[in-house]
Amino acid sequence: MPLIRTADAIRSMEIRGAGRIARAAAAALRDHAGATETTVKAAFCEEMNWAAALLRSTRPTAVSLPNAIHIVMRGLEDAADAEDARGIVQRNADAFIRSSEEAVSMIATIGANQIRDGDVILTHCNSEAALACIIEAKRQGKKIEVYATEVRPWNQGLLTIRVLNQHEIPTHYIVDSAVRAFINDVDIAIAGADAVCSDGSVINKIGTSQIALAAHEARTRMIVAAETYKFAPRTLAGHTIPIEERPGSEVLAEDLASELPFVRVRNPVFDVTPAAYIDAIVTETGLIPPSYAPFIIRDHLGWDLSMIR
Ligand code: RUB
Repeated sequence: MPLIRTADAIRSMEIRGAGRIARAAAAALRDHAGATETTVKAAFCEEMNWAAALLRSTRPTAVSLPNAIHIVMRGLEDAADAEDARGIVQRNADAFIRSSEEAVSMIATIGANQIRDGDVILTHCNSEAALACIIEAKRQGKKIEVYATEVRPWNQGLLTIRVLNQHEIPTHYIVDSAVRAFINDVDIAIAGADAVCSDGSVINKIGTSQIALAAHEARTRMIVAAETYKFAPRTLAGHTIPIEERPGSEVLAEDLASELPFVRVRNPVFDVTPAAYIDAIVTETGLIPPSYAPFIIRDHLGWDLSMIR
């Protein structure tokens, strides 16, 4: 998919989910590098930096996006010439896409170990990484049931129940506000992540923090499935992650809204779950307590921490 088309698809949520966004951006950079014909290294780098900035601007919260771009663009400045630079981008992108797919498989195996035979699982939104754990548990022959939320206003829960149904996993589909009513029937809640901060807090689809609170109150385990490239290096320096707020028309039809001039719709699409409400994070490198997040950033993201601004 060409660069501009990919940027539009991410912005409009035709491509969504932190992992898919990251892979789509990496593929767009790789293809754009191939399509950029200049033989002048400086012009090539300028074009690629423009492309990276365009992709970065599409959605502000999923750290997978800037991290993937950083990984794909790594080493560009050191290239001998434009051809070398092109090869660097293309190899980095292919390696990132491959490793992000392998990470989901590793997470599936590690996460499935947290699910016991007979467990009832609650999941929220549509997370590839969280679903991979559930599907692997089923593949291992565990008898499981799932509660899946609707996920207003985009109804990502519909995608989730289709996948669960395809794998013949018995599923209860519930509205978001029914979580507390059912949490005592649940053994473990599993969510994905758009970002994991250095203090171990997790940013994910709006409603995740309410689920974590309900789970905490009910003494139900809450785990998060997150590839290491979803950890946010800049949070080590105290930066916060912007929470995307999308148009109110996604929640309330414009004709109805126009009849209610004193009503303003708020539509934040992610929220922050404090580390205290998360029992463990499943990464491809293993199961970690949230407090281990800074070590993942230091040891697995390849960032020069002294350069973080
Ligand atoms: C998607 C969402 C997902 C995470 C993790 O939000 O919150 O839980 O991105 O997904 P949106 P994955 O639909 O607004 O993009 O595990 O697939 O990366």
